[in-house]
Parts: sequence; C-alpha cells; structure tokens
Amino acid sequence: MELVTCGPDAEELTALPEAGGVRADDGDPAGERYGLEVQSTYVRVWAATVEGAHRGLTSLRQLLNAGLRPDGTAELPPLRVLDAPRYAWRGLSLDVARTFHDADQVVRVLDILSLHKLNVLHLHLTDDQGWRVPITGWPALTEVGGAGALGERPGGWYTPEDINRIVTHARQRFITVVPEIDIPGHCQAVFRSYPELAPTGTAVAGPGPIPIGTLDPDRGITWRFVRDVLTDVARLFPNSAYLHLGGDEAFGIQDDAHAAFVDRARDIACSLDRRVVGWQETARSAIGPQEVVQYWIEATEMREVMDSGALAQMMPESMVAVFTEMMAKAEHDVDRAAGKGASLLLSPTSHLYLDRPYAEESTEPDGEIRRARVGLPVYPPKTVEQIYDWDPAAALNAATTNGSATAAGVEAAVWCETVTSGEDLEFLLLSRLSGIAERTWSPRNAGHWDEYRTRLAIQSSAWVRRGWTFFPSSLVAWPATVPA
Ligand code: TNX
Repeated sequence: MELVTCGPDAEELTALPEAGGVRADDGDPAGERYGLEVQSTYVRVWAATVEGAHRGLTSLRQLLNAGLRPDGTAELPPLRVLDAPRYAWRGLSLDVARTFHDADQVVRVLDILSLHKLNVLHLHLTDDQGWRVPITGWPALTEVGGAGALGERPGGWYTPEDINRIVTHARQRFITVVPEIDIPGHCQAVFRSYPELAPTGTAVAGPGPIPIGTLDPDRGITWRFVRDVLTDVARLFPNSAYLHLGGDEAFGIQDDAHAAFVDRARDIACSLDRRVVGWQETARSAIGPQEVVQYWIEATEMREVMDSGALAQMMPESMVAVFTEMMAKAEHDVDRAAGKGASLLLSPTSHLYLDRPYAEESTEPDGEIRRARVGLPVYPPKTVEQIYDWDPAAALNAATTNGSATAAGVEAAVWCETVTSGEDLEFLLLSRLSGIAERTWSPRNAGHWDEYRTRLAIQSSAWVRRGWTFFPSSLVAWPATVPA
C-alpha cells in the first residue's frame, strides 16, 4: 500500500472524473480515489490519502471474497484499476426511534456500509416514538422520551460513550455520522418529556400514524430547547459538517410558521458552525447554496398509493386529507430547492426506501416468514432487481420540471415501523442496499442485472462469515455452501 501525491501514479488518479455533490464531512471528494494492481508476484494499492487506500483495500477484500476457495486461500485475476466514486455523499438513513438499535447493532450497520464503500450514516435520532440522544439540562428527554419505542418495543438511548464508540468506529472506516433531530413535527417524545413544550388546545396527537401538533415557535422555551439540543448534538457528532433538522410532516403548523421555524433553527446550526440538511419540506424556507435538501416524496408512486386506497385502510379520512394536502404541497419542492441553489440528496421513496416488502420469494422458508412481516405494506413490494435498475441522475431529472437540479448525493433510507430486531434490519438492507451502493459509486450504466446477480451471489459468502442476516432472493443463485 502506498500513498502517492506526485508522479505518474498520482497524475493518473487526478485525471479521474470528479465525484458529484458534497461530502458530509466537508472533505475533498478526490480523497476517495485509488489504484489497485494485481500481478502474479504482488498486489499494490495506491492513493493520495489514507481514505483512498482504505477504499482500495475494500475493493481488494471484495475480490478476495470472489476468489475464495474452500480451503481458505484465494486466487485473484491479474488486473489494474483506477477507481473513483460517482457521488461524494453515499449514505444510509437509519431510524433508531421507532425501534431502538443499540450501539452494537449500529456498529454492525457501519460494517455493512464500509464493505459497500458507503460513507455516510444518517441517524434519525428522534421521533414521536422515542428520543435517543442525551442532552445536558434536559434529562427527561432520555429518561421519559427514550423509555419506549413503537408499540410495546423496548426503548433505549445512546450514552455519550456509545456515541463516541459509534463515531469512532465510523471514522476509522471513513464514514461520517450525520445526526438528525426531527423538528418541529414528529416531536411527541419531546412533549411526553416536557409538557411545557407541547402544543395546547386542539393541536395535539390526533388520529392516525402521524400525530398532529408541533413545537410552538412563539414560546421562548422552544428556542432554548432547540439551541441546547443542537449545541450538544454538534459536540457529540464532531465529524459531521451538517446537522439534519428533519422538518418533514409537520402537521398542525401554518406554512409560513414552518418556514420561519426552519430558518431560525438553521441560524442556530450556523452559529454552531454547521450547515443544514433537511427533508424536502425545508425547501420552502429561505435556504441557499450551502444547504442540502433531502428529496423523498416520489410523486408517481405516492399517487399510486393514494389512489389504491391503502392509506384509507390505515387511517381515518381526516388524516387521508392531511396526506393529500401534503402531497400537493410537495410537488414543487425539488424545483424550489434547485431554484434557491441548494443541492439535493436523493432518497426517493420508490427506490430508496428499503422499508418496503420484497416482491420475490425467498429461497428459504424462514425468509418467507420474515418477508411476510417486514416492510411497510403501504409501499408496493419491489425485487432486488427492480431496486438495482435505478439511476440517480435519471431520478433527479424526473423530479424536476426543467432538469436543472444538482445532486448532493444519494441516501437509502430504512424506517423501522415493521423492523423489530437487528435481523429484520439486516434482512431489509441486504441485498437491496448493495445495488444502491453500486449505483452511487460506479459510473452510469456500469452494471447490468444479468452479470450483477452473479457478483452479488459471490459477495454473500462475506455476509455469512460476518453473521449478517440477508434476504435470499429467489432471483439470485446463491452459493450452496459457504467457506468458513
Ligand atoms: C415517511 S420519510 C416519514 C417517516 C416514516 C416513513 C415510512 C419521512 C421524512 N417521513 O416518518 O417512517 O415515511 O416509510
């Protein structure tokens, strides 16, 4: 392994195409480039940075998986590659609020990301069902707000030591942990902890899966709370250049008050020397080129869901009306964000929400049982192949009316309403996340399902060795026996 900063090897790396978008740690996207050469007498990995060398060693690991023989030795083909990512921000958003995934499980997820050369873990730390991060001066947030999860599931929260372990494990693998505090909606856990922050009158709870009622921008205590929370979160997650402010599904607040809320929260984040990322609803505030907007509402699929009547089965009519209004308002968010110069983090529901059922059968009976239970029934099921057949640039283009938006990067998302354990979580990630990871790294049109499915099958031996749960899709010819 060599670090090269000048000479022909370095120049070859410099000539590689530039990654699109921004990095979550503000680093140089060129830092991930590497070269890898295999000859009969040596293997050489070179890069301008340790990070680039790490990515190169990850590719070497994947090649070793592919060439592994039953006796534990491996044969590698001679090759020489120069490699660089397509996007600078390649992540996974993980919901630890609806189900609490402890630090051990988060570390397992980080290992999955690392093996796929993903470089961001976005932690959705707070939601109606739970608050997972300790804040100085607000002990009830974890003691009360962190005590539960969705339904009767056990609660929990990360201690500062847990967070330090997660951030350190991530940093060693060149992954940035981006923390999300979801405000001003999705705050029922805050209201349970501190009723003085809760809305009064009719703007409380409400029927259906997503409660009505937000933080009140007209109360002084709200802003003391927001400042204290963002201050501690910025300190606990030091390698993220961004704080994620949520901003989604803030039902029960007027549009102008929502925009003003986001603006004021962003000012606080900026005073802490952090930039802001928010769900696409934040495009309606006074954002600019420094901001990242996370596009999630994929209109075509959402319209199908609405038209199918699936929502009406899940919630009362009054809530269906709230959702219909939300969809209508969302229609121009991507254009709005682009018009203001912000870049877009791509997480369209239709392909990047991994909390959807698998459409194809599992090759194993246990997988069939889990497949029937895991994934939100409201989303149309999709196969491993359908998720792989996706292109970020085409998706962004389809979401704008004039095709002028700029991608910050790509983030898959896994929400945990139907995920009750680490096994459920890994089952949803592996292997649709593998396909997304390839789309974020490799050049456009680089892979095709018919050859990808073979590569995917080969990589599963590494998952089995690590004890990761995965969905054995019937569309893939998985190896029958896996070397130990
Ligand atoms: C919408 S995505 C949500 C989440 C849910 C998810 C289920 C987003 C910004 N809000 O609160 O968990 O759908 O897929």
